[in-house]
Amino acid sequence: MLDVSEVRGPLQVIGYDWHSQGSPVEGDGRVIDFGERADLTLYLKVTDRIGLSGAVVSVGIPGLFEGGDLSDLFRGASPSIGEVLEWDVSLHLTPAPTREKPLPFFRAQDYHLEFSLSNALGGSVIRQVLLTVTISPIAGATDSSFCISGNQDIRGDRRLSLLEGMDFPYGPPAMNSSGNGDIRSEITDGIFTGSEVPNWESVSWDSDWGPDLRGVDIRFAREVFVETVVAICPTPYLNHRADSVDVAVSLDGESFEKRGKAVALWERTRRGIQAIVVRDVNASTRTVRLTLSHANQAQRIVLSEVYVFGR
Ligand SMILES: [Ca+2]
Repeated sequence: MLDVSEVRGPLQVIGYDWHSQGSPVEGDGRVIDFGERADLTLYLKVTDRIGLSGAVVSVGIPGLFEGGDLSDLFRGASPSIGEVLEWDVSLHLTPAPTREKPLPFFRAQDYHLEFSLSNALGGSVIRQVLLTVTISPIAGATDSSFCISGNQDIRGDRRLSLLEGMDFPYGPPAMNSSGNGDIRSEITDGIFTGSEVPNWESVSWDSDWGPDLRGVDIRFAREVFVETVVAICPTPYLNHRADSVDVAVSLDGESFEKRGKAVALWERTRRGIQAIVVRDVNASTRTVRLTLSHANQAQRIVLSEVYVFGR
């Protein structure tokens, strides 16, 4: 049972079951990998009169929520005080980076998994922290992993500037009119550098409303060993986005071999920034090719930043 002594509001989470992977830690927390799916059953108790009209329930971590209309949970019935509802919810835990809380590249980071109820009482929002999820380091916690693309928002002692150049196998992207620098610096200058708006600090390709491929070749000054690649893709509008990233490697710059496995993404029905993480690349290479694509009915592919981790 959760401690609800501090919780106000007409609907409280009195307990939950966590069905998915993730190692329990002391207290109520879980340690998970970035992108791992959390399957939860929440037990919601009605503790006061509650208005269903316009009320929304959600669960998630900041920037990433799943939820829906409260009236759907009651399936058309009127809430009665004391009643307990079960709500099954699942979400891929892929927190979005913020200026205050960068992605956990080299060290684990804690996120509060929260329940929230909004508009049940004339526009108010009630939040309740359910548990702490600790996301393991994306780039590896060992001292032998570095950010070899040299992105400016990575700590100096974990950053190696091994970049030699960039090529664009499907044609060069356009710079955002609000951005600074050139294409290469825009892709490696950090997510919030400049205007602090990742949507603007990005490059993008027109994709003609089709499922076309776009991408970038990142050339290194020497042979490198690549472990993980992360692409940061903002969705400023629902038809400006990326839905998948493939990684391929090449020692000669001509023949490429696809490597790695992308973690699952949240479904793309909202705006925001997302990190597309490709793990287990584990290859020696001189060139890393990122190929980006989106589902049909989108118009532009947007890329704010590419991080390559390895040694
Ligand atoms: Ca950028």
